[in-house]
Amino acid sequence: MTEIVTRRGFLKAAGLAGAGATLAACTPKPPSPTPASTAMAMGPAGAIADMDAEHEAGVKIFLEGAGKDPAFWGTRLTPTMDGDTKVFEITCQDIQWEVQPGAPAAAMAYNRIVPGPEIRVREGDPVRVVVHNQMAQSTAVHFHGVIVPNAMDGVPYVTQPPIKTGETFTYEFTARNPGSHMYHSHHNAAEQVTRGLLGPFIIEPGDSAQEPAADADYTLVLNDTTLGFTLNGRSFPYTQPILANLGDRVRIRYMNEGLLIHPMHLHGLPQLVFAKDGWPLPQPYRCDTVNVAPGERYDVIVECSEPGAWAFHCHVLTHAESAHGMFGMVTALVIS
Ligand SMILES: [Cu+2]
Repeated sequence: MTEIVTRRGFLKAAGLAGAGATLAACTPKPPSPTPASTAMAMGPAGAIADMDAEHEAGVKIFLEGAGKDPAFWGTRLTPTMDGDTKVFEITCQDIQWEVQPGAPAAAMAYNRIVPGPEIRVREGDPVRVVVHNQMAQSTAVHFHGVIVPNAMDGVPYVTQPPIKTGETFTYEFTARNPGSHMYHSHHNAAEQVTRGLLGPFIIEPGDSAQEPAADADYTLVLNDTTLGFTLNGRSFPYTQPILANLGDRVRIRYMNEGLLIHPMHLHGLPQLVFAKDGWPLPQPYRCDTVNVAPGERYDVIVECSEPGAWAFHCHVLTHAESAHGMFGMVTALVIS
């Protein structure tokens, strides 16, 4: 597994140890995705100085936060058992969510976190998901990619009535197809999902020999629009890097819950794509940019063979950087 590195260790790994003192002199100020009209108004020389300072300040916040927010990598929901059935309780609520600290936004969440808690079961498990709706809007839950009986598909007026405010609906099925899946709202979804009603639903294969060997397992949920461009509900510089050791094999599960495509580009190392939408590929392939469309999931392995801090970001550059610095869908893979 990856270890939590100290800031000094991170800076060293990032080749930035000498820059630490310089970075420490800056006043941290989160970058904003808005155009740098103020800086530009200062004229070319002033604009460049301010732009560089803002870029540097954002990177400093990211570096100082490295390893300090383990919740970024998700919270697994613990089931209760009813005989052989794994029972998961989900409550939908209107909350305030901070994509970056100090900037709360109106969100909708499962169990008060964005993304919602990870549900992880094993192939063959009987599963029950009890959904309580405490939001002002009605909703429904669709288990995206999971093969379920039709009545459990979660589409209002097609397979069930909407779950109105104050109501509870129970979904029940057997986990049949292993892979990286999702659960999310299927009601007023362009708003509800982009406000946060989404979460990973992972089915591990019954035969664990079917899983590729990996030293660590990370899920990156991509989202956009209502809460901005986010990785796991956070915007750079408040995302977390993947911290790995030289020689590690790191598994990454991409899940796009947004409305836009996000080509996720990793510097320095190839990504071995071995599953699409939870299904193993007949021929895994290597690439450096995995284009994840809305609704898609890709599973990749990265062999951490090159030490350093490797930038890792969406390559639609307006989702990742402005004149105020990097923001949104940016993180790093740091190999010590
Ligand atoms: Cu993007």
